[in-house]
Amino acid sequence: MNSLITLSQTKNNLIKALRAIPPKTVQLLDENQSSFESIDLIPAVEEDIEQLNNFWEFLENYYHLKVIALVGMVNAGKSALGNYLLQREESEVFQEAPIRETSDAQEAKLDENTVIFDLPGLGSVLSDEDDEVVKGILNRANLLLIVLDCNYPIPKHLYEFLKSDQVIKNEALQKIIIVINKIDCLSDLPDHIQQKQIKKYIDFLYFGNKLMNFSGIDNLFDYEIPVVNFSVFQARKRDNYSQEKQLRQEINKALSSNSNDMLYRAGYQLYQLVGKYSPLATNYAVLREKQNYSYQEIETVLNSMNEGMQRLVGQEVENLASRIRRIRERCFNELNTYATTSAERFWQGEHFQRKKNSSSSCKDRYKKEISNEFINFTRNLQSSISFIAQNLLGRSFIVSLPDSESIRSALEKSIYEIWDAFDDYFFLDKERNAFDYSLKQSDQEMNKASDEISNWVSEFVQDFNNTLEVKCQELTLFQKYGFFKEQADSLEQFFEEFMSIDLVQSILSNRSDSSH
Ligand SMILES: Nc1nc2c(ncn2[C@@H]2O[C@H](COP(=O)(O)OP(=O)(O)OP(=O)(O)O)[C@@H](O)[C@H]2O)c(=O)[nH]1
Ligand SMILES: [Mg+2]
Repeated sequence: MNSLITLSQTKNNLIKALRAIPPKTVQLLDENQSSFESIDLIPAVEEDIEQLNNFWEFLENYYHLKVIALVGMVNAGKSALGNYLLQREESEVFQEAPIRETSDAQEAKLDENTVIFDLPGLGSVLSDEDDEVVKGILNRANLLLIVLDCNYPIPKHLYEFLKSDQVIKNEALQKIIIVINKIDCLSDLPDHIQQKQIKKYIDFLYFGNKLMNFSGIDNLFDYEIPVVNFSVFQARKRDNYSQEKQLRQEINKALSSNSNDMLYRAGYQLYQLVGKYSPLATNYAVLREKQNYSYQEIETVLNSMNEGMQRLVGQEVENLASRIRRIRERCFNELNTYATTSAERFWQGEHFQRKKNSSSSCKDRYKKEISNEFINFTRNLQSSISFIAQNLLGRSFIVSLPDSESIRSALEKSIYEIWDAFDDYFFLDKERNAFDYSLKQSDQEMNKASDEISNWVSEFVQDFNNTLEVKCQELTLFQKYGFFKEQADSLEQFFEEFMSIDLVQSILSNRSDSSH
């Protein structure tokens, strides 16, 4: 059996967890865990906490006692029955009157271990107030004596009370005895008519009446509720010994079962609340899982994009390098075909002039070719990357190109310097080392261009990644991820507090034991 101290600890931890529930959260709508509904749990949480605290206040005063509550409509004879059970005279403890008398909960000790609460009657003019007082005791009592007046069948109001959560339907937690009081009022009738009347009364109570759309109390509870016909008046006169005996026996029976002990009830209360809020913990787990899952999806998308990008850029750069190399080679070879003999250089005739012109137009052609080669490279890159990106991220993804003016000019200069080498040597008749010097210059320009190309490529990749980052925020996938993350984050504190409650732990370990 749980001690009050451990139970109170569990209760405090539970309240701490409940207080960590965020103002707005989402609730799973289906088993596939694919749709959510936004909910505000705070009002319900506040109510549960208040009820729990009220229960505990009661518990601290009464946990070592059994509590009997007298419940019924106004004037049914609750106070009279209470006085009788206490073996006191009329109105000696609880005031009796033919009008609404009891307006507050009154208590009196029946014996060392038992206390009786006389409650206000239900259904008076002041019913709202009275109902609240009754509700306050109802779900804490071990035994409810439902007092009915045999002159009136069970009213709807009382039935609704019995039906509500306030009254526990589980025999192990709370017992009910129905006392049909004032049967002395039937004593003028012949015996068999009396019996018939009472039977009719009980049948209606139990099985209801279809035409009146009242289904009776029979299937509200998980046990059969004992009914005792009674008359406080007769009992006072010691007129009907068998009734008295029956009532005392039923009361003793109900109270002697130790199961509806107050601490057990407190444990059960906690157990129920844990059950009520554990779907929220499940929600948390599902949200986190979904968050992780969409993160993985995002990673897959980004990785495949990155890989595609790397591969493409690598290939294109390699192609560009070999094309440029070939252009320079072809340029060199072609210029070589315009080499002049020393006689031609000396004479500078028609031959010489034609070769000089061809050499000069060769330079212009290759300058254009090498420059176009680079422009083509950038355009190819742009369109292939756009193609990949747009497939994944939609049409509006635009890949921009960094400026390449100086690269093209270096490439053109590298061609110019090759031409210059030939020009110096074969047309201006300079020394051989002028030729070598210009070729060296050409290589230097080429190196400069290739350095700039790698800078250009990394700038291009950087730009691309920046655009990617911005664009991704708009993606449904990212928005989904953001949603799950935000929701899971907001439930995290609750989840941690909730999962650390000893009761939750033990429920979980029992569950996993029984599933093995
Ligand atoms: N005939 C008859 N009258 C009874 C019996 N028991 C109580 N009464 C009368 O019924 C009236 C109401 O009794 P109470 O005990 O005050 O009834 P109650 O249910 O406590 O009423 P409230 O406190 O106002 O809700 C009183 O006048 C009692 O004398 C009974 O067994 N037979
Ligand atoms: Mg009363």
